[in-house]
Amino acid sequence: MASDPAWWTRSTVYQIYPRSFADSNGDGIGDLQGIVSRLDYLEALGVDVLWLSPIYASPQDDNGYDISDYQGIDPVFGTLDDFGELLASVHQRGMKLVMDLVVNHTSDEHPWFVESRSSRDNPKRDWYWWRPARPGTEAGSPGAEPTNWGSFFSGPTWTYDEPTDEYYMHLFSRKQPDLNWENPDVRAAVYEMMRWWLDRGVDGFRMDVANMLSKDVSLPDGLVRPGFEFGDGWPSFISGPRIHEFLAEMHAEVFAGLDRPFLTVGEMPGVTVDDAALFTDPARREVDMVFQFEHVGLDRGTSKWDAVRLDLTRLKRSFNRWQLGLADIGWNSLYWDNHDQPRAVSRFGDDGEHRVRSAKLLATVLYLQRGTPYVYQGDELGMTNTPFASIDEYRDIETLRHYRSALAAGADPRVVMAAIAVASRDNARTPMQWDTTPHAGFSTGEPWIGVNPNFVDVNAAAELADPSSVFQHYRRLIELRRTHAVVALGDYRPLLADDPVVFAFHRRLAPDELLVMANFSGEPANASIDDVEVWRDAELLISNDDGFTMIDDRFALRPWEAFVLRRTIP
Ligand code: TEU
Ligand code: CA
Repeated sequence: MASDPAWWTRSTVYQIYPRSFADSNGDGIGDLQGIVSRLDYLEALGVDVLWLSPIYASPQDDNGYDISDYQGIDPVFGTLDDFGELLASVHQRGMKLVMDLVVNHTSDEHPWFVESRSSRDNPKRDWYWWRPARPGTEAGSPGAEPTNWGSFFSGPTWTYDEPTDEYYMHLFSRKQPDLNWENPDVRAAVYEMMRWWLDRGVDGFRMDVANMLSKDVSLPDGLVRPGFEFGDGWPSFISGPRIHEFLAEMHAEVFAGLDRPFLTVGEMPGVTVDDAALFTDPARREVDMVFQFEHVGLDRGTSKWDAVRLDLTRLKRSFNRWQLGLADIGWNSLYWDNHDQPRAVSRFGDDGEHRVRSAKLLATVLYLQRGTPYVYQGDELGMTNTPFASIDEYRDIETLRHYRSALAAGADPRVVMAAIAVASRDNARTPMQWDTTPHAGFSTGEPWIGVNPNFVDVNAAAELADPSSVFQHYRRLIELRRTHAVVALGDYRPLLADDPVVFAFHRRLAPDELLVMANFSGEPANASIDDVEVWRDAELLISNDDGFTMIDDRFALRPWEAFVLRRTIP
């Protein structure tokens, strides 16, 4: 990294899912005043930046990722004044606040789409993707869609609008029509909206599906894989032909004149290491970092509903590829969880006997890598998945539409429910567990989604009071990134790539070298590394156990043990 390292190389971001964080008015839904009431807690954790999932006016078809007014706060979350108060309090505490930017699509109730849909010659018709039925088909009938692409939320990516006798595109739900970024008026309107929020003092944006803004305008059909009803449209909208041009233009139009620190992170399903190096190369002025999805796809087979056992060597190879791939140019984000992923401790750890140890291990191996860590609300408590008994307890549009389409295709409901229990996004969206009072202290009213019954044991109050808790481990990891430059900027060197249970690597930045080692299993494990002797008297920076054990020339690791050693490079 040529010039002075950017401020966010030493920062940690905390993601808040406002619906599920803290409810201040007892309606069972989290809100802005709820977040204000918990800022002491976030300051105690030591995070530097808060990222808010969408709080804008929205019909909430996809929990706010369907926006009907980009410059309005949804009344369920509060008012612009509440937002102003939150932002001021965050800044007073020396933290920053990043908004969610959802501009690949709007809500179908956004005035732009209402106009666009009203007639074929409406000036905003071309603000979205409208196309006639496939030639030789009857409009409105299955197969008449302009392309054969499948939506992320089951079904086709096109919906027929009878009054204007054309289809509109929506990669997600039919209430999330895609904006046509080919139209410069669309881009100008988005940039103006972003500047409006920056003028109000926000410190940056997390950009939703930021690598889907540019589509292949010839709209070719996609390959239909065996067993799938629809074609794969990804080659036509993942990192499309003009994506770098659009993100560079956005940077120039929105951020170039900004004379204060800001952060941008692009959520990019399907992004490759090479693409990411282009997107995050500071010289190209596109985004500061990206969210890539490789590691969160390694326990899935043909779809996210097809769970497979994680092979640790594949996980390590993926991390190694991203760490080494962006070593010289670009920058990584580091995350296990967000509002779209099931809880990591249930998925990659052990949410039973070894919940605390494995939760600490997962944070240790991730946050000691090179990149900016993202803590998703509840990670710092070791919150786990919540398998609901009935489909009626689920709320997520992706989950509910999958359930319906799987059953329509003849699947066994018990099999589908089992898959949903493992992979549903609702696992991440259960209320934050603050204490042992009713509804885990999240709300005095009936929460919009069920609370994980393990809140009696797993909650912030208990974690804050326990010096050996997951919370305290997270707090120390976050602090390490500030106190030790090697953690933020050190070179990454993988070790033991083929070991099936031990994850180990070095970080190196004179005068420090670190050894990070973790046993990803419930059984004891041994690990031998070349220069083992130099670590025998090393400083223990952090561990989820009481220190480390060396027997002869190897490390003896207890189940789910993880530690970080530091030595001074001669
Ligand atoms: O997610 C994009 C995305 O890729 C996810 O849909 C992901 O594939 C899926 O959830 C994994 O199961 C973003 C937001 O994070 C998500 O919450 C929204 O639903 C989606 O975009 C549409 O805005
Ligand atoms: Ca509320």
